[in-house]
Amino acid sequence: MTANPSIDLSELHARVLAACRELAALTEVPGETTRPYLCPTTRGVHAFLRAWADRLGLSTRIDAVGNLRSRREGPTPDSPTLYLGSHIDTVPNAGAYDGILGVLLAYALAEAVRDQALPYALEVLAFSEEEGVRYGVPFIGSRALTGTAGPLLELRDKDGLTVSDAIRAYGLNPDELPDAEIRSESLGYLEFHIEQGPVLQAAGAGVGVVTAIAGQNRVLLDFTGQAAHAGTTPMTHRRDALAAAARFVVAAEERARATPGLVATVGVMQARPGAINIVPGEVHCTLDIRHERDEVRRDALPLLLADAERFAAERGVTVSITPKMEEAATPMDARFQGLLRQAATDLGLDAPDVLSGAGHDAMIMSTRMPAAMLFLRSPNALSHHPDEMVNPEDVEAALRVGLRFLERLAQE
Ligand code: HGY
Ligand code: MN
Ligand code: MN
Ligand code: MN
Repeated sequence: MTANPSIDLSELHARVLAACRELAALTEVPGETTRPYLCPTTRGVHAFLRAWADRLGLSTRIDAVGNLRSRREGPTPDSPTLYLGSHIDTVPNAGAYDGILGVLLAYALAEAVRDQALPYALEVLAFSEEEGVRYGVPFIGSRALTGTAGPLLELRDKDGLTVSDAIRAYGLNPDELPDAEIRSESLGYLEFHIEQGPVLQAAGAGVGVVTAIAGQNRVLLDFTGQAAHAGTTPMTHRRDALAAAARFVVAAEERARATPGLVATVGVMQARPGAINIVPGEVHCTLDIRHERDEVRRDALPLLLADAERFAAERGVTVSITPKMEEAATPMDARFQGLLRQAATDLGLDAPDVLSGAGHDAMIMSTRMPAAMLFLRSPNALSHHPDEMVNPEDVEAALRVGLRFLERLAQE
């Protein structure tokens, strides 16, 4: 099975890149790309992708959490399904490729094999929420497919709206969540994604095979001291929440630097009341830690949190700690990895192994089926940043490897 000869892969990959740029303009904040879960501009992304699916004759539906599902049936009603996809939500002030490139490459693959007989069904998944920005917990989209999104429906965003509220506001019905779960036989899940790091660029490779995805914890910390007059409150009488939090940030950086492979990030730091002449009485901050080995991460977390407690106690400040999520390190399916390597070799391409420091929907999908990821080089190693880049020739290479993967999978 090869790409439909009438399909010009060079034109197809150019169309993918143009679509990335076009969809990057669908944002809640003019001048940057910011598209949180089920925000109004999600509708434009759904419409764009649905139009592509319609042109390919795929059946489409938007499930209870807002995933757009575009499906080509298999030769028989009980044919297993191969899922391809990634996410359409973004972090604030994002680049143009994180998530959406993988969704568009999935549609491009579906187009490339449109007229070819496949021994399996194909379903493109445009996950509605992967980053976890709006509700603090990632993977709401893919969790709906594995039947584990139920407990997330009552999470509240900064405006107090629950996930169910967001679903209803979008015109969907959270009561239909059970219908989103995959219940038929699955062949597996393949996700294309930019690497978002320096490895492939350093290796001089355009694509890479993901061996595993690092485990992660996300924790909220709220330091509570005493707001007070900056001029009249002696240093000996202060309960400065920000001073305690600041010591925590430095200690987290120092501990991560001293632990090979550990990354620790305090990405949010909000001090209140937030005036130049008031000692900060409250600080809300977050901790994100990751490591490829769970035991290293699980050993480090209590030490980091003990640091926070100590720096708070030293200042008469209290700290409340709210674990938000933990995902274990996830190996990618060995067979699918092998098929990706063979596909790259067939095309004379080098596709080094690469560990993913970023979390991906493939972590969740792997709990129900073989899951694999093909990374595309991040030339400047930047992501979660508007300067996020991808090389056009790497997009074409990924398309060719994906096509060859489908061929090899069909021959098995
Ligand atoms: O944060 C991450 O790991 C990814 O961007 N979801
Ligand atoms: Mn991301
Ligand atoms: Mn992503
Ligand atoms: Mn991801």
